[in-house]
Amino acid sequence: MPVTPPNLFQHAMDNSNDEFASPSDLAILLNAIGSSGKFISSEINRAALRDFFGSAGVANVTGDDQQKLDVIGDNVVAEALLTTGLVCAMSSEENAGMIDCGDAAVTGEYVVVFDPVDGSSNIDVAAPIGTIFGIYRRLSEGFPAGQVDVLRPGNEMLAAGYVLYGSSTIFAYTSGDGVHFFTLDPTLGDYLLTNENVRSHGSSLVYSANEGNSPKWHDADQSWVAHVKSEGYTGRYIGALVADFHRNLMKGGIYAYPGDKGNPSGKLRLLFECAPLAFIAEQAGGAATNGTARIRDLEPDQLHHRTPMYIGNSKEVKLLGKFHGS
Ligand code: AHM
Ligand code: MG
Repeated sequence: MPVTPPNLFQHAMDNSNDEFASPSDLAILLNAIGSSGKFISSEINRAALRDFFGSAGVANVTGDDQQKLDVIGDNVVAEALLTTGLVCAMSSEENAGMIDCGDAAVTGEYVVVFDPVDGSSNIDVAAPIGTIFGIYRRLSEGFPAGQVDVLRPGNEMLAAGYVLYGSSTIFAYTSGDGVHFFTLDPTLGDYLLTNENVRSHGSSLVYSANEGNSPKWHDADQSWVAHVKSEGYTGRYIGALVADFHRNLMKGGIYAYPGDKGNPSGKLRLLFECAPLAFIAEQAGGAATNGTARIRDLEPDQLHHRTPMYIGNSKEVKLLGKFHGS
């Protein structure tokens, strides 16, 4: 009889460490995010049937047109985390300010940042999207947690991960001891371990960037892309960070979203997108920079702080850095 692989909860129970208040907390938090991922996965699969395509009719705080599933996903992830009673502060890409954590704002031990539905322009065309999250231990004590608990560099994160809604649903996490992948078995309704201690694929001459923006890019990025093209690199761009990142992690390559002359800080959000994926990248042996500095060392100055990001195979990120003088 084949042995059933461990599920997400069991695996996380074995991957806690001293930085957590209780050994079961990591498993409880990941399980909550995993449960919301199952719900989002199911809603995405039936989105056309349930009239969940299209815009919710409002723009989020950074001006992006909110999709109906952005709003649904945001509520689902927040509610799942609230039910744990462990979370004192939450902030997401879809909310201008912090999310109300009720009584747990005083008693909860953890802070969670998340992008519930990343790459949401892909929803209407049934292309991959994802959820991204990062978990910190709280800093403040004895009163409701506040922005001081959230505005922190990624190097203070205890755990991070993503859920990829692709041809299968994958849950990836790190708690600082490697990167682990689980695949959702829809019949069992459980995430089962499929790859443990994932290593970033070696160099494979692939770049992922929205090259349509390249006329606005700074000289360093234009020179870099001209170089990789002259070296015969292949372009792959899905337009959903989780999917592009996951693809490059497994098959090799670099994802780039540079700043440009109109948007010097680029598009991606440090807290909700960049810092969590940078933690995963590094734990898999890869790297993530803004061109000159490590993404995980950047201090957010506001919840929706944006940064250029280059992430993936460490050799490729290093090569990119040379064009930025680092
Ligand atoms: P979103 O969180 O509003 O979906 O924006 C982030 C997404 C990333 O997933 C993706 O890599 C990028 O935006 C694509 O942007 P563009 O359409 O400018 O290429
Ligand atoms: Mg996003």
